Amino acid sequence: MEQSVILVSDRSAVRTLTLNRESKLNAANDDLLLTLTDELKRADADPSVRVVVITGAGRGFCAGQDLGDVSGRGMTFTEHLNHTYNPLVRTIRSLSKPVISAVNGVAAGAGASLALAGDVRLWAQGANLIEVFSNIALVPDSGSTWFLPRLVGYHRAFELMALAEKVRAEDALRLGLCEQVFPDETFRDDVQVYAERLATRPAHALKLTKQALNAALTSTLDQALDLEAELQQLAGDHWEHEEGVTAFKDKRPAQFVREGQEG
Ligand code: T3D
Repeated sequence: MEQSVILVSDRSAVRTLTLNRESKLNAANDDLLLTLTDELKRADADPSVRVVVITGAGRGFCAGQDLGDVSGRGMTFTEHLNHTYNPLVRTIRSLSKPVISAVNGVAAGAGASLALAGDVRLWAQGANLIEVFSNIALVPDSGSTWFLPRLVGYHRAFELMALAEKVRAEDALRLGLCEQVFPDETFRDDVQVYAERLATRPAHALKLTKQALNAALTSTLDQALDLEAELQQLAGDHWEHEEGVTAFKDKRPAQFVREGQEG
């Protein structure tokens, strides 16, 4: 039986979606991209899931577009991006739950974009990122031109894209391309521990925080202040806020996970 291109597993409110085309370093074909997008939406709709992890099987995270899968696909590049990669990246960014890009190995091309798209980026020590597009004379896509200059500035982004230089984990951490680097040997367990910790945080407040941050990346200060004031009302009216304040007064840890109650 043919194995699914996306493996789905649940542990303690954490859903892990594993890109599963190991022999090609999880290079993406349409099946992988469309299935991943569907699975993200399913995770968003599932009240038992509080955090989503995207990672890769084997030694690669994602080597970008499967270059064996391009010719004869009956779509222009523009149509293909609008059909596959762009909905995927939009889904990650607009998901109401935190998404962790767990970069276990090489992240190249659109795989690099996927590595940057998560709300949290966790890397294995041996992982690396390559804006490899210029090697095949393409333009960085799937959000790379949006994410990277915001993280490293225009000039560093241009250099990484023009020369397709490999960014290793220690440099990724220094440049702000990831939040944490874990040893290769314990990476998957360390990601799970991190994700479970994130899953105990107030889900509703984090959903609004993600909304505010995403909007702020393209807004003025005035617009950000207005949106904060609007979203704060929603947060302040939610049971999580009452629990946080009560827990503070009672000098006990807040309990933001409640059976049968969504964030
Ligand atoms: O709509 C559109 O189509 C436009 C969208 C474009 C989005 C993009 O992502 S464009 C960029 C496409 N990706 C690439 O150009 C990356 C190509 N791969 C590489 O440069 C290297 O493989 C890596 C730097 C990623 C890793 O190098 P290395 O030395 O660690 O591994 P390797 O030996 O090159 O690869 C291992 C196997 O994976 C190998 O297969 P084999 O020889 O063992 O049978 C290799 O062919 C395969 N592989 C790696 N990347 C791809 C791939 N097969 C198909 N497509 C790939 N992208």
